[in-house]
Amino acid sequence: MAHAELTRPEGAASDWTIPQRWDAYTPQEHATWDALFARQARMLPGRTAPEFLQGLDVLRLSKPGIPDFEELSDRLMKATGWQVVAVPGLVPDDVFFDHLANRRFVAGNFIRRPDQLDYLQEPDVFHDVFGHVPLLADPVFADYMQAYGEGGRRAAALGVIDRLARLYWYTVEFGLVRSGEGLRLYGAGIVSSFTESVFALEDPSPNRIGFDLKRLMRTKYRIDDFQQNYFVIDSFEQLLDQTLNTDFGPLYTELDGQSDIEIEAILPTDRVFTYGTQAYARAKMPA
Ligand code: HBI
Ligand code: FE
Repeated sequence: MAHAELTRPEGAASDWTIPQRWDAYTPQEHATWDALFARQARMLPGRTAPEFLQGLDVLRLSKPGIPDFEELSDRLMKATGWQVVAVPGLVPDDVFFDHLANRRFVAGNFIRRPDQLDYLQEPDVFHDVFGHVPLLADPVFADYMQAYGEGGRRAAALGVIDRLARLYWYTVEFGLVRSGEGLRLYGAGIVSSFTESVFALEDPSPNRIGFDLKRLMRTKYRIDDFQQNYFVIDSFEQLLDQTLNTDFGPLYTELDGQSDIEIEAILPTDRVFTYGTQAYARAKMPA
């Protein structure tokens, strides 16, 4: 995603990090975390990838209150060599990629207001930590995220960030994964959302299509509502292997000559898990 010019706030370091200031959270802010956590914890067993649930456990994320990033980073460092660092909000693409390539995940240090439990636009500490960090305790996913950061730096140099951002969107944020007992959630945008964690898995509206890197990088996406299409990976190994074994330079060149695919389109070559009715999106269209 290309962002309008972001200005580095005063007090942020050149890599945009800031102190988390864990001591400054109010009891009400910790209570907001606890309320969000309790709601998702009820939702996720049987819906989420086992690797995600295991990450919650390894990182002791069920401990009450907003996690202290130092303690969290200690546990994460032992598991996979990743750290969590605080930032004021969205950071420029190059800064974001640089952190990932160095196995640092940037997390907003602020938490949403009690009247924003269901939706807010900027990634806060609940989305970033609850949504993203558990899978960073999984060795394979941890390597995938680093590879994405390295790929991002190369894509930036080639001026093709928008294409690569689709990969992040349809995997890290909104991905589904197969399991022996059906599909499971792993995307951070889904698992941190009370409403989308049901919609993504159970609603008849969206398509659910097998992961195909080239196809995915041609597919548009929406940032303002539930997805109309989810891509399903077979495993995190598949995701990492395809990312490491694809030469993205020639792929970008090849994709240059090809048209974008509409969000809700299904192609004859797609491996379809669910043909969506698109009822949800249609009901919202202007008459
Ligand atoms: N900054 N804090 C933060 N979190 C993100 O997820 C993020 C960002 N900056 C850029 C960005 N994501 C994406 O645009 C890149 O994946 C392309
Ligand atoms: Fe996110």
